Amino acid sequence: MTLDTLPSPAPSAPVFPPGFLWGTATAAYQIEGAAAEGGRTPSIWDTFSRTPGKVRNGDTGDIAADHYHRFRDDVALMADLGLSAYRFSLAWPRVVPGGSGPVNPEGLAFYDRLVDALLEKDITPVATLYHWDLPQELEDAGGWTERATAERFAEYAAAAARRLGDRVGMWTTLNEPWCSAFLGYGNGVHAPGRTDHGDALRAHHHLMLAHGLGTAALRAELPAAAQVSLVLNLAAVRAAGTTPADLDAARRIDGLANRIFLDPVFHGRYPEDVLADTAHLLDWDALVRDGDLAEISRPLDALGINYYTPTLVAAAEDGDAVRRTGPRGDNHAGELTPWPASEGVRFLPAPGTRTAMDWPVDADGLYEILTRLRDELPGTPLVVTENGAAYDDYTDPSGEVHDPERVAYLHAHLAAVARAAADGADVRGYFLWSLLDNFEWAYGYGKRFGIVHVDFASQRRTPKDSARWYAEVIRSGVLPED
Ligand code: IFM
Repeated sequence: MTLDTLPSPAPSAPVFPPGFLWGTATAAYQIEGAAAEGGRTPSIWDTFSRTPGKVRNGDTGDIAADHYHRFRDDVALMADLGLSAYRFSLAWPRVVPGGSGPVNPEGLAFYDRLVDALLEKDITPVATLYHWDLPQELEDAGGWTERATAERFAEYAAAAARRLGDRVGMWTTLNEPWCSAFLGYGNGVHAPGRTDHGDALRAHHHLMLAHGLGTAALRAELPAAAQVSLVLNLAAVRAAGTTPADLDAARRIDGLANRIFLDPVFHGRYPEDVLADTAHLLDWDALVRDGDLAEISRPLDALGINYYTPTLVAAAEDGDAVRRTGPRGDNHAGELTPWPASEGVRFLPAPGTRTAMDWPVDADGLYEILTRLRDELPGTPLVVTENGAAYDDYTDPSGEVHDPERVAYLHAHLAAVARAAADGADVRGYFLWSLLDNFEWAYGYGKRFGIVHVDFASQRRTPKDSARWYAEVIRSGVLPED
């Protein structure tokens, strides 16, 4: 099944069209473990998680959900759920240890086995090349603030496509470059933990360039029918008030969350207002070389959208110390903001019930993003590449995990997807985050996003009620009544 063969949904089409991709998503560092096996070398997350105070409880991805050893069981679980697709990421330091030089046959062999196991079960593999695990050696050489990192990424992309391209037809270059740039280099809550807003913007441009060079490298290696995409955590930005200052706060954050990605990738330019807002932080003219934007704006086959919660902003008030530190709405007084040039912006808690991440639940935000893209990027197929929620799940005495809040969350968000599709958004699939409980970055193992519970001591997997609910939605192709 490829995106091209899917029918475009008409306003009168059933809720989820036949051929809609039903998936789950994961990422290498969050589930694989086997950090020092098979020739893998450290990534920035191995280093960061070993740095005292950076990850809750001192957790690391050393073992994670041990997927490296248990992938066959995990694929069997996916088959039981009836998934038609699975979105996973490749660990760059497994495929190209150290980030440059020869590829590691043992690293590629792991993904060979995974892909073959998926195909045996008729599950479409969707490969993401970069979900945040930059080889440490590349960070030591300057990381994403250096242009050379983008060039190394393209080499890695080519190597992966050369090996897996005969069986993997759907590829994504980067996952959520906003997080890599702004959390990694802006406020440092993610690896590599650097805190310079100029560096965050330099990292942003080189990530965009990596996407462009990587897209070219993939196209050169892959069959013509292969699909190449980018995954963005676009934000549904709302102004809390209607004063010019509130509206300007929303413009500024929309620029840094959305337009700084969409404009270069789809229109070959950076937004003028963002360039002006941030001009005191870096020399954009020196950073962006002739030809970069043409490279970055190579045509794509789809855009992936990761959505969890909306973003509510207002003009900052005098003495306002509230800064948004997390990627999606968590406020911590006095901490450094990831957002460059956002001194005039205050982040407010959006209304709604909260997940265990303290993220407000608001499915309308997903509808807003999908219909905005319908209007702004006509002709670009959309895929919801991540959506889901963490709750404080536990196995009850009978060994079951009841997670009604997650079912309600998924129901509301799938309804939003269906509504957007009915209103003309060309949505081709939905990938639930996540298949398994996993390493939730700076939160360690304390936050459970899986529809399958993982007991990290025994590695026992227990499908939660939400897994059964999702399987039934996939089987029937319709959402049950509330
Ligand atoms: O766990 C992350 C994932 O790695 C990227 N998107 C958001 C998820 C939940 O925070």
